[in-house]
Amino acid sequence: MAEYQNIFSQVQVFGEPETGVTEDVETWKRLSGTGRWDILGWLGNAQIGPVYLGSLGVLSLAAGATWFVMVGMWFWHQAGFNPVVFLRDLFWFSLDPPPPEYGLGIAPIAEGGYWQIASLFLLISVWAWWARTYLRAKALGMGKHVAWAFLSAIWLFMVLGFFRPILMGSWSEAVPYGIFSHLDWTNLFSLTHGNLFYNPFHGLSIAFLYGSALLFAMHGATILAVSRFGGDRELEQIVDRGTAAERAALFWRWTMGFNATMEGIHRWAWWMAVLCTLTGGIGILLSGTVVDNWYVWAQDHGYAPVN
Ligand code: 07D
Ligand code: 07D
Repeated sequence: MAEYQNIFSQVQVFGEPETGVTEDVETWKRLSGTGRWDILGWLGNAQIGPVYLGSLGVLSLAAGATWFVMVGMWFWHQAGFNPVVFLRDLFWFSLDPPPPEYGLGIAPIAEGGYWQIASLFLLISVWAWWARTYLRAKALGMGKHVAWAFLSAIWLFMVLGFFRPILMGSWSEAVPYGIFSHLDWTNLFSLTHGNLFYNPFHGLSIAFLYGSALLFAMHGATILAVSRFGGDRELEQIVDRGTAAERAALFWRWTMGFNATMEGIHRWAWWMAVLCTLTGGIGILLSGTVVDNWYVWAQDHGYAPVN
């Protein structure tokens, strides 16, 4: 039996490009061009653009690109300007923060000063993008939920590279820019502070990370499972009985005894994700500042063996 399949069978509508609402939008800041790509249409909407760049968009992309190229130039230098070595060792190069003797001061360019300048650009890029998410939502009369969720990720980012190094009195505490070097940094952080598994905020962060994956799988699966009834495009749920939405809710009430609401499920998802980096940032900020060794801390609090 030919069934309605959601993926790969979405009708791709041709026509004039959809430019959306324009009240209160400074349309001249949008790139005028739009494109259409069938492959994108299989996954989402086939139309590309018009992208709203604006000054913050330009600032963010320019600063981000500067950070990226600065890191790349450092790697290029580390490769001895040899393209083969550059490609071979790409994942192992690293632009490191200054060593501890420079504290919170400005370091010479080759000893972390370059990392400090690059970091400034990354900081500008991330914050300009944040402001963009806030202001574009405002212009569309939306809530600022995306911006506040992004702020939670930026909180962890700022703790890792800014707040904690300042509290520890040294930029050397910050994260290096490198694929494996930032993993080594993460490993060393855990070892230095006596095993991060005994940091309860790391535990909370993991629970929210796993919870996010589980909840997203459940929500995605539920909606896909009723898309054969048009659940992904349903208006009738507001007034009718026997709708796709009602089946979806019933499924969970039958299997678990409880179901989310159409609005509530998105609040759960939002909080689950936001709490991952929120609790994570707290856990990192406390490490080395308030608690030096989480294993000893756990022994003191009766949940690690004392000898
Ligand atoms: C899928 C959205 C797209 C984003 C992508 C990342 C860059 C970096 C590198 C110029 C889910 C783009 C990457 C712009 C370019 C250079 C040198 C998001 C998606 C595809 N990490 N981390 C990765 C960052 C930290 C950890 C991958 C950033 C902490 C572990 C990628 C930050 C700690 C593992 C990356 C950051 C930590 C990774 C894939 C900032 C503790 C992995 C990321 C700004 C939280 C995984 C080789 C991904 C890996 C991985 C980027 C911070 C731990 C390079 C930008 C310091 C254990 N991290 N990370 O898909 O394969 O995210 O590493 O804070 O196993 Mg990391
Ligand atoms: C990094 C938020 C900042 C990112 C921003 C994005 C760009 C690029 C470009 C789109 C990820 C900026 C983006 C610039 C844009 C493009 C192209 C979010 C970030 C603003 N851990 N651990 C966590 C687990 C161990 C350690 C969190 C598991 C060991 C440290 C998470 C295990 C040791 C830190 C988590 C495990 C250790 C963490 C991260 C298992 C190492 C952190 C959550 C099963 C040996 C971080 C409190 C996150 C944290 C963190 C999971 C083990 C060290 C839940 C599952 C014991 C040092 N760990 N971990 O969302 O918050 O990150 O800890 O073993 O700092 Mg861990």
